[in-house]
Amino acid sequence: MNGKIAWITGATSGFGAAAAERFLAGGWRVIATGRRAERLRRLVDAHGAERVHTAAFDIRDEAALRVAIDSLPPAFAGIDLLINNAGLALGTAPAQEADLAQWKQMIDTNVTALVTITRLLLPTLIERRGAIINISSIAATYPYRGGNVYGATKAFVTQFSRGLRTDLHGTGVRVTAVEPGMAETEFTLVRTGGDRAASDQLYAGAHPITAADLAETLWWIANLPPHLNVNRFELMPVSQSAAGLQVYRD
Ligand code: NDP
Ligand code: 8X3
Repeated sequence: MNGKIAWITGATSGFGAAAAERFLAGGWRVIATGRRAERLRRLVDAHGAERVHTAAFDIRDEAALRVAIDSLPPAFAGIDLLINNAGLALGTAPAQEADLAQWKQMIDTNVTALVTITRLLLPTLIERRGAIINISSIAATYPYRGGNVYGATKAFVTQFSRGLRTDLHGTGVRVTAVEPGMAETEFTLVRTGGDRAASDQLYAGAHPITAADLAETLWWIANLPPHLNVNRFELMPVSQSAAGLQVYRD
């Protein structure tokens, strides 16, 4: 055990759950958060309360977040790494048909909650000369139909990461934006409101990124020598590439 502590948001599924397993396997202790308490409980059952501390709450609820921070057991109080992973896409409708409530939920989760937890944990991270890894997306760079607000939230995440890095100059705190492409997790189930067939169809034959692939990438970034900072890391499956511009003609 190396005694380091990672707070991983969205640790109940996909990238976050795989990252929790990877960092625990590597000897770190993990603070795992998400809304689904039962999944968090299973993590504690598997690894023990000395190695995993969990808190089940909605990351958009600032009061609940503050309670989670204030009630960290002393053994988990010194956070070395914050992985801002909790997030979601909702819907694929073009902007002119999109559901405004879904847009607001994406902004509240992917942007507002992310900056809130970051701001609240910055003093600890600075004290520990720690690191922040923000999970952005290729959607931050490459627009696609129906990606409107989701892509915009991820562009915010990437640019916020650059800004944090600038402000934290000289503190020793490392900041990285990770921008994955197509990855098979519960992401598409959530985006489609639980359409399993649509999710399976999207990933079929595409050999997408797996949650374990991404967890390994996070592990590599977090364990580089402390004088190195990965600023931005874009990762796609070989099967995915950018398409061109479109032209509409009368
Ligand atoms: P999953 O749906 O499998 O996991 C999303 C995680 O976010 C869950 O643990 C979920 O926990 C948590 N979460 C969502 N909303 C909230 C909330 N309001 N409060 C607390 N936790 C929340 O998807 P992924 O693992 O794929 O997604 C993880 C991150 O990766 C997201 O930020 C996503 O945008 C990004 N990403 C995903 C890609 C993909 O293709 N899969 C590619 C690029 C980026 P719970 O529901 O228990 O609250
Ligand atoms: C998830 C990847 O391409 O579905 O961020 O937006 S994509």
